[in-house]
Amino acid sequence: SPDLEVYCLSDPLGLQHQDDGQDVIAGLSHTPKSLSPRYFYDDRGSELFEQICDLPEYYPTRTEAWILQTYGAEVARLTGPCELVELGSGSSTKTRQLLEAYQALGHPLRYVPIDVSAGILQASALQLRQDYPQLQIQGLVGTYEQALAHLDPTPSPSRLLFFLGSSIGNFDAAACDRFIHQVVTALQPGEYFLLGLDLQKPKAILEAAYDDSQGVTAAFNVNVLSHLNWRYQGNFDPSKFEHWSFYNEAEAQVEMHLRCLQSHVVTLDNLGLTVEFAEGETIHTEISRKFNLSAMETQLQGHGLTPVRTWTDDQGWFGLILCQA
Ligand code: AVJ
Repeated sequence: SPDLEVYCLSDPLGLQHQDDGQDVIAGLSHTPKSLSPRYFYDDRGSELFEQICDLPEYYPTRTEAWILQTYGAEVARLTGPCELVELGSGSSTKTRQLLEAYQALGHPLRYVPIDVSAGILQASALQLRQDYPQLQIQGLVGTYEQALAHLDPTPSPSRLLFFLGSSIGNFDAAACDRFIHQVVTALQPGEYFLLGLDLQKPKAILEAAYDDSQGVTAAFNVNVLSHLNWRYQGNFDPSKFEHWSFYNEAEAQVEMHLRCLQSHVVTLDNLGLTVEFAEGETIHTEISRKFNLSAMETQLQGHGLTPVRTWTDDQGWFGLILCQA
């Protein structure tokens, strides 16, 4: 169907990232070692993330889904008809609330899901096409940077760019600022940006959400090593690492690391890289920042994104900010 297209913005074979693994070389060559959270999301990682979203301890997904279900129609009413562009769309499950709210406005609707995982993007685009036969879908496989640079500058009637799940929490303060700048640059004046944010809350709730009793988050964290083995012909033995996460209250961020259980050497042939690991050494795999809503409104405002409305759940655990360029 011409109303369903999926384009690949990165290497069409999906064999390499834009930076060709230079970030992996840099991250594993420094002390302490680190990896970009982008490497969580091979097809298996995206699948594990979907499982995380259903865990009893992982409140962000269902809380944000409740906000979207409750206020999605209000979002659509505030912006009027828009093309919907989603960064990090994954399975597009929560997005359905928005799709339905915008379809109810009675205009033809175009949805542009963007994700680094081609497998999950293709599968969810096909499913959406079946469930919403009127919807025009143009999926983009690529990174946020690639996708934002690729956005058609003249959408009609307008555009809502959205970034849900508090994925913006993966960026440190400086990267977050650069990201918001890229968003403003990609938008025309009058277009909208909708941002989902996990909010600051007691440590015990946060730590349970990132170290669940079924070990799904642990499997998600360790899977990054299998992904590197596949992508760069490596020989990581995932059983030589364990999941380690905690809430860093001073930084207001959950941190995930992998801790090496015994000293050994790993090679990544496609990168020409040999890495030594000492027992107890860690790889920092993710930060997940927890936000203050009014501080983020101020930051968005500072970039020329004017807050239009903000919503939260009853406990104030998760927030959604609609702003306008
Ligand atoms: C998809 C980045 C929002 O930080 O909560 C879930 C990823 N990591 N459990 C998050 C994640 C561990 C998630 N984001």
